[in-house]
Amino acid sequence: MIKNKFIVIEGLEGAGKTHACICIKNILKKNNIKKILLVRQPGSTPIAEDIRKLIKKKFDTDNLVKETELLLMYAARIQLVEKKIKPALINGIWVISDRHDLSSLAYQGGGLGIKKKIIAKLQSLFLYNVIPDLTVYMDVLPKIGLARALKRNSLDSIESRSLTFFQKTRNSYLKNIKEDKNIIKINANLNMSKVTQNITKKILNWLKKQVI
Ligand code: T5A
Repeated sequence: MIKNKFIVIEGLEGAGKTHACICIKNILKKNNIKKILLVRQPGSTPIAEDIRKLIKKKFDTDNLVKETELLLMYAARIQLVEKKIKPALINGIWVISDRHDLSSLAYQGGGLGIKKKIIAKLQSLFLYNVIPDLTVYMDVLPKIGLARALKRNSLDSIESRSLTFFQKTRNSYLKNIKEDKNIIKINANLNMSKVTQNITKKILNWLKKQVI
């Protein structure tokens, strides 16, 4: 038997996080884990979805100040954590989240230059009792990820930022994942079937270690 877990998928745009979420959900189901909640950040509650629209919108005469952006990300996250993630975890449901607070450290910290200690403060105030059991980091080169995102639809306000922004964001991811033991890193530059194979192998290995 395995106690329910909180799994987070992270990475740049076009890294294949959506695909990874579905893949992991299917692996869990095949392993007899039936109660699974899949969420995305920012989003997955009515208020958090409205915040998501605001963050992604391109304004002609205004743009989000970096601190406003950070706080909006956190507002959406707290809404989701309190309304859905915590209740699910308490009720024995597995949670898979497409992004969590590592995204804020990477995008608003690494990309926009907000000090890590400010983000860590928010984390310790609001997320101290909701720590992922596993983070799957989908590592993609910014050029490759953005090209994939662009193929799908037009770029939103964050996706339209410079390549330098995404390079800094990726560097921050790479630095921060070194500090976390509960990380699986996937080379997301490879083709879809290779990526799926690697996720499957690594998640099955991790699952074996969780049996109590
Ligand atoms: N954000 C979010 C912050 O700045 N701070 C925060 O704290 C949080 C939580 C969210 C935005 O908000 C930012 C980051 C984002 O800019 P979003 O639309 O949810 O906006 O953005 P993403 O989460 O990046 O979603 P994407 O859909 O762009 O990326 P995915 O989910 O990683 O990619 P996916 O699976 O949808 O794939 C994209 C395309 O690439 C193809 C897929 O088929 C699809 O067409 N693809 C591949 N093609 C070839 N080979 C592969 N290996 C492929 N993998 C995927």
